Amino acid sequence: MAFVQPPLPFEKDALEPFGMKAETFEYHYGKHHKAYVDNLNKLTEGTELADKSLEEVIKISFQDSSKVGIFNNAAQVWNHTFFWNSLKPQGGGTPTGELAAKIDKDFGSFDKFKEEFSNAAATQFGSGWSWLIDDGGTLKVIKTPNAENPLAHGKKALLTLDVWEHAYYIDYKNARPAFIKNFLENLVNWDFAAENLAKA
Ligand code: MN3
Repeated sequence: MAFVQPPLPFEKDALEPFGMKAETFEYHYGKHHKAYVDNLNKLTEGTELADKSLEEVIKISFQDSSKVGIFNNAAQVWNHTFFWNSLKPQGGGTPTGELAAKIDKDFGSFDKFKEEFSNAAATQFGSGWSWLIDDGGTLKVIKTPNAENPLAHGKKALLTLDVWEHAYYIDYKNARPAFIKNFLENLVNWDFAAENLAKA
């Protein structure tokens, strides 16, 4: 059974009023994300990994240095799907309920969380990702290089921002900090983060 690219959770132009053009999704979803799915299918076709879940493929290939190409593509398939769900039209604002309480407890305040998240996203050298994770009951911000993700390390991701240059070049050219600021102010899907926190 081949791995499939899930549909975007919004129309390609739905984020235009909130700082991300339809053209970004034509490339980032339509070409980059699709290529990771196509490559993963080519690399796993006819192997025992073809019948595993995407999550299992990520965990197995991360532990096996002979499968680095499979890991990179599998993790990038998962990371991008997770990223699209971390965005929503008219997102941003502040979290509520248990998530808000845990952010206050573990970071000191929502502003401190935003500062840590922005800093991780801005200082990831080269390509990678910034994450809010639940690390055994404590919320943390981490950054990962290239395709690496919390799942590979057995951690639960709540939210992510893609900071590969292809993620922001169409909308922000080289200005990664402006892309990060816009994500936090206008795009973050706090409902998705709260759903992930509530999962076992
Ligand atoms: Mn990307």
